[in-house]
Amino acid sequence: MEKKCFYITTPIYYASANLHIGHAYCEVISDTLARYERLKGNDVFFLTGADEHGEKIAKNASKNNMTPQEFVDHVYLNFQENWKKLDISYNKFIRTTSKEHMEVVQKVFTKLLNQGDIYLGEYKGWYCTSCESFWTDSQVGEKHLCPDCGREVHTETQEAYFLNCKKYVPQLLEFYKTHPNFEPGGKLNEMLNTFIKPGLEDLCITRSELSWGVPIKEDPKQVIYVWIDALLNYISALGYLSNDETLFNKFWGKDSTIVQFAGREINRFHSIYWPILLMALGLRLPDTIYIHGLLLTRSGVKLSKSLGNAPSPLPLIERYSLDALRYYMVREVQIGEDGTFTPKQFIERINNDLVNNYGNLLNRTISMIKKYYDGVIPQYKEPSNLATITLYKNIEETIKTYEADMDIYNLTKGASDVMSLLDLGNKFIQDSTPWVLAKDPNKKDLLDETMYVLVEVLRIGSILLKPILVTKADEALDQLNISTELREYNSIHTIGKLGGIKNNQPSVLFPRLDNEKEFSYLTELIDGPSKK
Ligand code: ME8
Repeated sequence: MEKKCFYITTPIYYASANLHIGHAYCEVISDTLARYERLKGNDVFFLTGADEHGEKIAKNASKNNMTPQEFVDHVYLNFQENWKKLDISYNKFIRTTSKEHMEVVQKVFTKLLNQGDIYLGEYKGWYCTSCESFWTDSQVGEKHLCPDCGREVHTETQEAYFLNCKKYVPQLLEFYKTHPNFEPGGKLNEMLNTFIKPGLEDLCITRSELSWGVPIKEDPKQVIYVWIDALLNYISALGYLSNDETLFNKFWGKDSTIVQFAGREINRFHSIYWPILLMALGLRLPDTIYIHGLLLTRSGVKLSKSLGNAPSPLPLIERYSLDALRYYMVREVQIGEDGTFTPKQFIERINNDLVNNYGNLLNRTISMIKKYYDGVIPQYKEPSNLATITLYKNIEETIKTYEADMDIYNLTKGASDVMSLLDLGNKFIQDSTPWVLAKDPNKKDLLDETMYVLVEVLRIGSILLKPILVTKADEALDQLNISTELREYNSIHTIGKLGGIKNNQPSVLFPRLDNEKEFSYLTELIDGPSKK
């Protein structure tokens, strides 16, 4: 297979507070894609990071008696811990307070200022003198009160720099037209109707009242307003405009496939301003901006840091394993749509798919091979029974459908394709009743092919689940005692090499979750102890 080059990115999350399961969700789906492409042998650069500038961070730092830098250094540890525990396979973690990144932001500003795409203008907004902050109409509400301190705000005008967005609208519209899969979730229309059709405004990209940000060399009283600083991470991380642009040329080059994930609340920045910024810089655009849905509470509210209604992923990993959480996120939340995190769905998804389906198939198969063959997988023979032949066909069809789904980033469907195959494996056991065949010496050949195909279902199913189940898929393959070679992705079309392998002892892959006990644990975790 020809090796392809992939650049996959997540948003860089604000280092204003610790991470929660919403962030973990985006991280897990992006990581799943990165692992899938690597599994297929492709060359992947997977980027994540932290957005470390902005007033909110400066304020949180002062509340904690820290300097902003001390504060973000502290939050950074939480980011590291979360991604380590979720086994996120990023190639680089970028921080916007790094010298390399800040230099790129300054160079980009200078370049765009010199070429006339950035100009000095006037910014008008609601201003709170006490907090020294500008707010938008919706933030101050009808009573025009500062959302932070509650004092009255007034309109104020300040000098600021703007990015000339209007100029690039025709080029942007042409790009959307010629790249219908740019945002595969169908969320571009909303952007067109809300922001572009009414007339896109130029974007204010600096503020003079802010202190914690990248200062502009040409005008030191101004600092870059967070979004331009943040968006540029995607190319500064690859060394754009640095002494060594090797990574940039490779992963932002024309032959690379660029897939960028972002949640729907930041769609505007990723599908409008980011492409405009790239056009102004004369750079190629990403192939895909995947706008994913958000995790909501049962009452339909976004799980968020500021509302304090979002649990950390850490206790969930601790209690249920990282793979249970990863699987839940990929399979239960339909990618591209909002999802609700509820205890009932969580428990059911784990019990139905991982315990009753996958774990059960593994356990039954190994136990029967132990009983009927002393633990040694029987030799492969050309199948003669229609049910066995059909199950082999199901394997081939599953691989095809799985790849087709994963290749268009439908990870939810990819996971369910594999589960359907495992389910067919369990049904096949019910229908072929190996325990009856085992009693009849004339049925020895049939028993052999029956048990053999089940191991192939488990082997191939486990390989396909590897991008999601980063430890348990290999644990299952360990129990079957499959060689390294036959765990590789390119072995999924090679059937018949497992005869003679002695299985290891079976053990429980995913423990069954007790409905009542876990329901009350999860409810307390989400709602707090008082609101059961
Ligand atoms: O917006 N459900 O950072 P942020 C699912 N720094 N995903 C969620 C989520 C939820 N309830 N809450 C957050 C920023 N996310 C900027 C980004 S990028 C150049 C700069 C995920 O900390 C989702 O991917 O608010 C969302 O877009 C991202 O975290 C926003 O994180």
